[in-house]
Amino acid sequence: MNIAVIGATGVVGRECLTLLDSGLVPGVDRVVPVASGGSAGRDLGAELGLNLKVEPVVALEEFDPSTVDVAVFSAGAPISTAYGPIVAAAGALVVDNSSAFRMDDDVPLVVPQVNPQALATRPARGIVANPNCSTIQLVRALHPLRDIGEIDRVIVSSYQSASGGGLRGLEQLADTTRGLLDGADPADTTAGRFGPPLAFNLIPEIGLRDDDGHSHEERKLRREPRKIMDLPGLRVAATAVRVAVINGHSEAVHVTFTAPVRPEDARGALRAAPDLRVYGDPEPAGSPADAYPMPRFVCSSPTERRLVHVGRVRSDPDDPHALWMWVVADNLTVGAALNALQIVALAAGMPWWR
Ligand code: 2RA
Repeated sequence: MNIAVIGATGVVGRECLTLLDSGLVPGVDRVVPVASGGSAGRDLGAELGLNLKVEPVVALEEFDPSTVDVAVFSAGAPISTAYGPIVAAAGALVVDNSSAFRMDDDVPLVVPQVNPQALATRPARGIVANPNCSTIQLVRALHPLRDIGEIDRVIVSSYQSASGGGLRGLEQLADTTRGLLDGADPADTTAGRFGPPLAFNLIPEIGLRDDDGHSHEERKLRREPRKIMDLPGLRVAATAVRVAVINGHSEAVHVTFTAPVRPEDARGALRAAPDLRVYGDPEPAGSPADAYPMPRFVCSSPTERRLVHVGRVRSDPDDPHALWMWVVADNLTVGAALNALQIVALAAGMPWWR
């Protein structure tokens, strides 16, 4: 398999290369990193300390899509919109990390642990959409709960890290944190990658706001699970908050079922799910790290970064039909690069694969 990583120098692109280096996708022969012209010729294999043979970075304008079987796009919606169909027309399978095609009826939106059947046939346009990072961890925690009852409503508050804003997001958090510690004016509202400064702050808006006051991120959290879980009538209410965390998204999730449910049954269903770690079961004897997941610790371990972490599964004292849970995952790995490459691995095992 010859695979191109479009946007290879970005945080998600680099994560893709690192995961490819780990052998996540079997049978990879060539890896072609593609980026803007300014990065042409860079040796990302050496920069990232990879064992995998990675070709020198190719400028997007010079990239020949006929030379690859798969192209994973992590370069933003404008690039995906402009180049995705061209690369697909050349015969490559496009796996797109942007929001460009996610809600198109003829583009599957796939989380392999949840709706692998969406890839039973080759995508009509040769394009598969990777869901938004906060959606992936949410549906991977919701899907196992369908074994204990029918889900009627989800209320989710997401606490999203700076890495969701890419390299510029990470720089803004670092710069504004360093600035405040060095005595900068805390009242300074100078706009940055996230709008207001993020250091020691929470910003209750991710992406632009609609006329009805909901942000684009909240709209993704509402629409994408319905498509992935094939629950068009699922009621979802979301609040998306940018938090001063380097990496790792967290979500407080309230799930209402059509019939009474028990936390212990939910934990049993979650424990049975692939690549998911359940905390606080039984009630923790040890440190808080045993009782619930936290982004700093989840993202500091190569193995933990590949799992969805669920803790604080508990009942709603006012509603026997409802449960709470706390869901944490690495948004660059689980929420982007890992899911995209798991889609590639799933597609490569399909009868229709070239
Ligand atoms: C964010 N989910 O966290 C968006 C895009 N990665 O900024």
